[in-house]
Amino acid sequence: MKSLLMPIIGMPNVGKSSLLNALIDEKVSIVCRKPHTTRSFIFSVKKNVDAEVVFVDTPGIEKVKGKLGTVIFDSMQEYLKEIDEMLLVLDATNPQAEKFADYIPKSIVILNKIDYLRKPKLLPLAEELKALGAKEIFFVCALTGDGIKELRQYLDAKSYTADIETKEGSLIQENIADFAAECVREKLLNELQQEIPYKLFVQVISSSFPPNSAWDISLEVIVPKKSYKPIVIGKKACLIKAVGTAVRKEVSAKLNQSGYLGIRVVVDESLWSKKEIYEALGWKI
Ligand SMILES: Nc1nc2c(ncn2[C@@H]2O[C@H](COP(=O)(O)OP(=O)(O)OP(=O)(O)O)[C@@H](O)[C@H]2O)c(=O)[nH]1
Ligand SMILES: [Mg+2]
Repeated sequence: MKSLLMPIIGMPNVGKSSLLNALIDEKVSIVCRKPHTTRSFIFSVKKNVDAEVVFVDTPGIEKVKGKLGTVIFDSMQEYLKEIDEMLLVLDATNPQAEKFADYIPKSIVILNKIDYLRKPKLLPLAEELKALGAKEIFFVCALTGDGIKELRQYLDAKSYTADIETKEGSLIQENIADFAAECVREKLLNELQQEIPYKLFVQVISSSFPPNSAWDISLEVIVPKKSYKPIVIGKKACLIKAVGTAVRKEVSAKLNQSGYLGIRVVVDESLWSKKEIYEALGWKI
């Protein structure tokens, strides 16, 4: 089996996770209109007959305040130096290509959100990118799937010539409980204002997936301040209940099996000073 490793890199909010979901044709990574949604590497595989593309969704690269932001930014800088090739996603409405000038020659450049632009605007953009050393440029709309088929075909053809070998299952996060935890974070990111959704951590407490019967996942939303807890729970627990219902439906649809989802909200004031939290997200500190 040949394997092609393809990290998906770019500024926050350009549509990296949306692109991954479109390429895989299934939701594997959470998406939000707000920036800084993705916090860890999300691995997902698209298989061909005897080759596969291993996609890695990554957090947006931008210097932001706070320890998690710093850890992610520094780790991503290191990661960029290590990788030989990537899907560099730019927002076609505001490409900021110069920020990635050093990496463009080794990238497959994806101009996303082309639904916002008229066709005549695209050509000068491509010329600009070529001048920066871009060899392959794709215009896509991750929302509608425009241009995704062509990109997939290109990557499929490339995967047959790939020479990286990945050990089966070594990279792939197929853990549905982690996916459920991410979906809880996605809904809270949508519903909560200001810094609260960025300060919480969703932890898997237990999970079971017995064959042909109800699955059961228990999660904990950890907040670093007492005052956040009632906000996350909502009046008469309406917010956390609505989040639970939405995520239960999403997981049930993915597994084609109904199940139970328990969510508890707990306070831990030292949450973000714990090394384990960063490690759980896959970052070394
Ligand atoms: N109009 C339009 N919106 C898009 C497109 N692709 C993504 N979006 C929207 O852009 C927003 C950000 O999308 P994400 O996929 O979460 O972006 P991201 O790059 O993964 O963001 P971070 O994880 O924060 O770095 C969401 O509201 C998406 O629905 C597109 O092609 N067209
Ligand atoms: Mg993302």
